[in-house]
Amino acid sequence: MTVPVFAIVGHPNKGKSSIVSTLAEDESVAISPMPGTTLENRGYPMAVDGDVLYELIDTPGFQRARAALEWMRSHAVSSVDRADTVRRFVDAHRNDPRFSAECQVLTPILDGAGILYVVDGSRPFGEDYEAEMEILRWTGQPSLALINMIGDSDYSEEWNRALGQYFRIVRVFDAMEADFNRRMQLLQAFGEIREDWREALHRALRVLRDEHARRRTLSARVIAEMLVRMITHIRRRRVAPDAATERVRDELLKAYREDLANMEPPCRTEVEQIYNHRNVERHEPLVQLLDDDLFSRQTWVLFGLTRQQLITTGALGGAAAGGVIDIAAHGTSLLLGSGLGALAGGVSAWLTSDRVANIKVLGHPLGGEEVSIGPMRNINFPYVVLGRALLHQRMIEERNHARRGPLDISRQPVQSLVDVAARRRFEKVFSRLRKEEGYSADLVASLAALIEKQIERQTENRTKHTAQ
Ligand SMILES: Nc1nc2c(ncn2[C@@H]2O[C@H](COP(=O)(O)OP(=O)(O)OP(=O)(O)O)[C@@H](O)[C@H]2O)c(=O)[nH]1
Ligand SMILES: [Mg+2]
Repeated sequence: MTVPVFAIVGHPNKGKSSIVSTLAEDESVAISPMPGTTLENRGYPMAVDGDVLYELIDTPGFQRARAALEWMRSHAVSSVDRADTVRRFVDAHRNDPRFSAECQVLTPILDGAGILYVVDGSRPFGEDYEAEMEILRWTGQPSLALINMIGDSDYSEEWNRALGQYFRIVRVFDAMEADFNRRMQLLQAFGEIREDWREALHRALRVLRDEHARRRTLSARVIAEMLVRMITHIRRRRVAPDAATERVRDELLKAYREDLANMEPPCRTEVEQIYNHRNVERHEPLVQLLDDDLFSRQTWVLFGLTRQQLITTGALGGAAAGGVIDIAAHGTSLLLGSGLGALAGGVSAWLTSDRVANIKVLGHPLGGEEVSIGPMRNINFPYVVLGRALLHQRMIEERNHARRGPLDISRQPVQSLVDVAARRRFEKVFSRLRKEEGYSADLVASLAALIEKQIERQTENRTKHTAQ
């Protein structure tokens, strides 16, 4: 089966490379606000596991379309040989620097590539474009026009009418914002421009949808493993008989918090890689929320569950019946091993993290003591970690490969990311992880399955939200 090949063509600086980047899921495509960024053709295959589904050829923008068309008109013999006239133009100007962009643009099309003609719908239509469209029509190749909206003004009506005279299919496509479904719709349209590509593009849709599902499964797995590692993490240190246990404990607590905070970034990177995002900047002020120390109060409040929500998970069951004990009021004495007995049943503080982990000071068989911190007993902690991971996963899944800025979550609405019905199921897993009994592969798998459902639910909610 032949792989469909599309040349992305148009005026300079209209988002051609952005569209290539999006549709090929390739962030290495050069995109910039300077016109003339792409000077030479370059092919970008969209492949899944080495299986090339289609190929996109990024091209420079037309530079002298009117002059080129003039040449073609004056050299055309009859309307039957138009493609041939275009070919003769390219042959005659291959080494002519004045028409180097035109030759680049037209070569893959003459070799059989389909045409994706890109315009900026936020700028008015102008006659300059007519020459480009006319030349493309002369090539006789199957084509489709895309209206990309770069700015805020909307001239898409005008463009629709103009493009409709030259292209059978005209679509509005936002190169930067297009999500997975929009891309799939566009690929479907690609299949309509040439009969013998239809099957290949339907297959591409199937493969990409499967891949989309597979990425969610993989991401859920990565998040589950991170959660398990974080909840069950224990730090131990032996203390010499004459050492100041308090100081050791403070140091250990600091190390323990750092251990936990350090477990998030590798998981984020892994999720990004699952989605072919390799250079996402997560350290800008805009992403403060995600970068915030895990233990900041703000993060805790935004991502964790409220006391009422925690009660409904069942984790606070018995305690809730007799009035929830607000551990925060008990102060630092609870940091001591002896105080932790009172926390049986998981009734630990939900606001401050210093009082959340299981801290033990035990006599050591070789003399002295052993201080250990972990597993994480705070019942809100896993929801904070999960909430943050789910938000990041969603943003990465939606992040288009044409987007180059830092991961900006400042505009993201923060909502409870784990639904009520799921909380009890999560709680069952979390409460088992909190016990120092180790855990089974099955437990990790069931946590991953719960997370995957939440990922799906996030999309459903968003789809509903945008449809309203
Ligand atoms: N806001 C917004 N900006 C876009 C969109 N598409 C492209 N841009 C921006 O427009 C500029 C040009 O995009 P490119 O993809 O490099 O355009 P091009 O047509 O390949 O440009 P040349 O290679 O110079 O011909 C870049 O700064 C992009 O970030 C869009 O849909 N929305
Ligand atoms: Mg370009």
